[in-house]
Amino acid sequence: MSIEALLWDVDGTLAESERDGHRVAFNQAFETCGLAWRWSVERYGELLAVTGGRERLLHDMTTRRDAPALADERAALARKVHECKNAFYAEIVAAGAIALRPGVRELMDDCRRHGVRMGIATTTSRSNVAALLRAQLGAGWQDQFAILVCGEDVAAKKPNPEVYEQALERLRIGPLQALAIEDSPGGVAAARAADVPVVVTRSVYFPNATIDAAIAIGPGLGQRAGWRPDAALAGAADRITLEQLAQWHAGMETVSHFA
Ligand code: XBP
Ligand code: MG
Repeated sequence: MSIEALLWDVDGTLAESERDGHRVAFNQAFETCGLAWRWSVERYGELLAVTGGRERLLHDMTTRRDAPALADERAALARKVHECKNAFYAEIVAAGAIALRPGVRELMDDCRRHGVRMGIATTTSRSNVAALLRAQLGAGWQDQFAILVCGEDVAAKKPNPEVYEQALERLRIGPLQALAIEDSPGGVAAARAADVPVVVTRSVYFPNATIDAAIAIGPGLGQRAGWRPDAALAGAADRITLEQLAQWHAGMETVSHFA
């Protein structure tokens, strides 16, 4: 069975948007909202275990004595800070500060050339996806994607499989006709729970995370070295091509477990 559609995760996969994007924007939002809270690079890495920016903030509040005591007040504050964070994030990415990761643009070009549809499968807010992709792909960015499933579209965020289930439904394909590209254990879990095969491009925050059941895993789409299984397709460029993904996809009955 061949690849009918490539499903892209956003944060960490398309771009390293967490450390220098969302985290920085959260800190700017804390300051704007008169909060003394700041998230270091390391603390933010721990907090990534909670998907969803608002949910992440609510979780962090449970560790702070100076967070509002009442649940309603916490929820209202989280909404306000999150909205403010997204506005700062939009400014950061509009300025071009967060680039697409190496090999992403080329793989998107491969898909277009070979008529493989692309979808976005993220539980990030739609406005953040739009801000990033408009800045990186231009005004017509939406035309490149057959479907877009974002945080607002699902009741439960990754690692819940809903985002992938919706993507398959809207593309009218089965899970084995799709291939997900992910960077985090939560994202991989979401795809696998929907039976979608996954290729993992490791990101700054998950360099060594244990990943279960990816069909391939490597340091980034912009290089052939360091991938398991080997990205050894003869004649391939020094990056992960659609042809390479198709080869892994075709051999995926040998799904591996990577520690
Ligand atoms: C990543 C996330 C998001 C971002 C922040 O999702 O968990 O919460 O950190 O974005 P993915 P929001 O890897 O699926 O793209 O503030 O919009 O939630
Ligand atoms: Mg991700």
